[in-house]
Amino acid sequence: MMRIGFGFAALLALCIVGFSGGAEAARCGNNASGFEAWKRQFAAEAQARGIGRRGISALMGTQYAYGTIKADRGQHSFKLSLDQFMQKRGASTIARQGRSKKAQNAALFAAIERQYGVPAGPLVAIWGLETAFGSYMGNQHTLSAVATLAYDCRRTEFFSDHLMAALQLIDRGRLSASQRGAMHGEVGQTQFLPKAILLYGVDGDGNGRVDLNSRADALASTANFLRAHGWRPGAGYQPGQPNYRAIQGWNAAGVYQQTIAIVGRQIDGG
Ligand SMILES: [Ca+2]
Repeated sequence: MMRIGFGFAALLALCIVGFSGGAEAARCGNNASGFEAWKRQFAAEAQARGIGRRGISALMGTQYAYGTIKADRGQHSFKLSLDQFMQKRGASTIARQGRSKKAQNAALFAAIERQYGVPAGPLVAIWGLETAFGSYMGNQHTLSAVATLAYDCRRTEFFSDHLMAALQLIDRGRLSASQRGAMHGEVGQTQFLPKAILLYGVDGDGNGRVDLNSRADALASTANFLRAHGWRPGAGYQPGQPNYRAIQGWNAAGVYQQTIAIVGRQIDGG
């Protein structure tokens, strides 16, 4: 390096930044004004990482998601106690309705437990907490939401990762470019972010494709997620028991984790 003239070294450095510099290459922004320029930079980076034409064109078709940013800025960071959280999320209703959901889908849950070792309770609890059993999955354009959050300066790195995963999924035909879901890019009945779909999505109903809007696909994928996070068939999932750790992988909030365990137990009848 010492022997390379300054001009060439600087040029080389620029090339390195331009072609393999990771997220730093595309500059984040806090309003819509830089989004189009950022998209072109991210597209170049994605192309360099092997994303093909279908993914790139889906990215270029995204629009700055004002609704997503509004929802993101409006998130309150105050902490709820476990009781407050459970009341706010309707935990007792979820437990009551969850018992019927378990009974109505008994064959599906039995098949999932055979394959992944995860019983119905925590799966039904997650299903109820995330989308009220598939009754509200959101109507935001998923790729625009994820691209906007990747561009936004608040959590650039986290969402850039999800955006790259979403582009891979689209490229491979595993996610539709027109997919819609929740405000932060979560998809389907148990609200998977793109990277989770890529890593843990499975075809639960056996129709040959992974579609998280499908009940069986979403629940099997959720069981697969828990299994991949260390779930041990037959072991307990309450705080202090071996499978609580897998539940902790689902959501970072302690009150959320405890609610899954409590509601899950109420559904499983333990
Ligand atoms: Ca399927």
